[in-house]
Amino acid sequence: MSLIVQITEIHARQILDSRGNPTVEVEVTAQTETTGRKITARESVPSGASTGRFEAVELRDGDNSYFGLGVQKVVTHVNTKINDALVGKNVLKQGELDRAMVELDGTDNKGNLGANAILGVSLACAKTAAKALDMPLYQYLGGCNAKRLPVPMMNVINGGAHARNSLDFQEFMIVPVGAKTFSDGLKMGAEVYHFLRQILDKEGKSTAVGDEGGFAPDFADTKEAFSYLSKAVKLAGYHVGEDIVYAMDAAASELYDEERGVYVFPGEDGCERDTEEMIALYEELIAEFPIISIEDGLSEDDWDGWQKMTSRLGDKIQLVGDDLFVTNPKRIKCGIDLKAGNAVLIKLNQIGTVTEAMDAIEMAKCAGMNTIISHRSGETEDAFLADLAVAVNAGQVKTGAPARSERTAKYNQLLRIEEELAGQARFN
Ligand code: 2PG
Ligand code: MG
Repeated sequence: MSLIVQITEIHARQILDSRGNPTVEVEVTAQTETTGRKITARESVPSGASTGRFEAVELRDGDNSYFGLGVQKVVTHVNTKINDALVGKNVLKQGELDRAMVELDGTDNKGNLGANAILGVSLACAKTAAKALDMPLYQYLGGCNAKRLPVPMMNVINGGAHARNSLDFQEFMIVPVGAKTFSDGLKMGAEVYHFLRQILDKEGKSTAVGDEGGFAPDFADTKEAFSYLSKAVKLAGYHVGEDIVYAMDAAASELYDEERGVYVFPGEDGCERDTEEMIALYEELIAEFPIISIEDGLSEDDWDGWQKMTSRLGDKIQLVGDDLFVTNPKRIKCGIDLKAGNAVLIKLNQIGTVTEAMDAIEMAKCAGMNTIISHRSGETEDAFLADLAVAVNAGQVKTGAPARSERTAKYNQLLRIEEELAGQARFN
């Protein structure tokens, strides 16, 4: 007979995220049928700034409070409609709960209840279920073979929509591929981060940080930003290209002028590049720097361009679809069929349920695509994604600079998981 842990109450409230904007937090309470023990767990929902056009709908109040960004409607949806639909159900049946919410919403993009309402409940249900079984979340989600600690992609220079500087591309990340363990990799990244601050400081550049904790000074262009990474890596005593390599998120949808079909670089005096020139720029960059991964190198609708880019660069580096795939199995399937991109960024709130995100991961893996579990630029202190990364043996995680609590919450949770897995843990 299978175990029954009945949901007795679902309660949401409005809290603040790392940018000081409202987001939703959900508490799920459930009761074990056999012992009567009550369990409660809570989770909150992150929020993006450079959001993809095809993401599930993040519902906002649009009234006078918080510049229209309040989520009181979402809170009400959770506390009434979703609560009514899920109370009495078994919290251990994640697939059933997620399906019930998708059906209750009734749209393709979760626009009725809000993906932020549905995700908050979905996450909190999974956490409550794990707690009811006295299991670590990564083990509940992934089973007894969940053991691979992800290589961290640490975003130490911020640009684009995440900073007010002259950098048009959004993220410049260091990836400690030479590390033997996750904790070793995190240490390497944190050391480089501190040396980067020292160098910037000495050269009179700003050490103020962007939304994801990376430094955000003005640089002449992309190459100059990467050259600073190399200076910092060397000063930290590591070998560029061996111990530490680089990754980038161009977030090119943000630069794309749809009418004219060109990418506009305001930080380079309005310089414009077409798809061919974008690919040529990436070829130049990967020839000069040890870049192993480029995310959203082209716009979210430029499937032809993505095909071209993948045939030119796909056997050399990882080409990650974020806005392109939006963690949506339908769009990932297109990418697989068209050979557009070779890796999928996984963001829970782009799709809105734990089940669908795990389906997306499975689909990507089956097609031989890499998976990277990712945060959003607006985050909270919750660390669900760290557990998810280990649960699905994703291999890579992207969760900002090794600084600021909403980013380090995820890294610190991975340290705990690594310690708990001990000899079972795998890395790299
Ligand atoms: C991205 C993310 C996270 P945002 O583009 O990959 O780094 O940013 O959450 O603003 O979409
Ligand atoms: Mg991105």
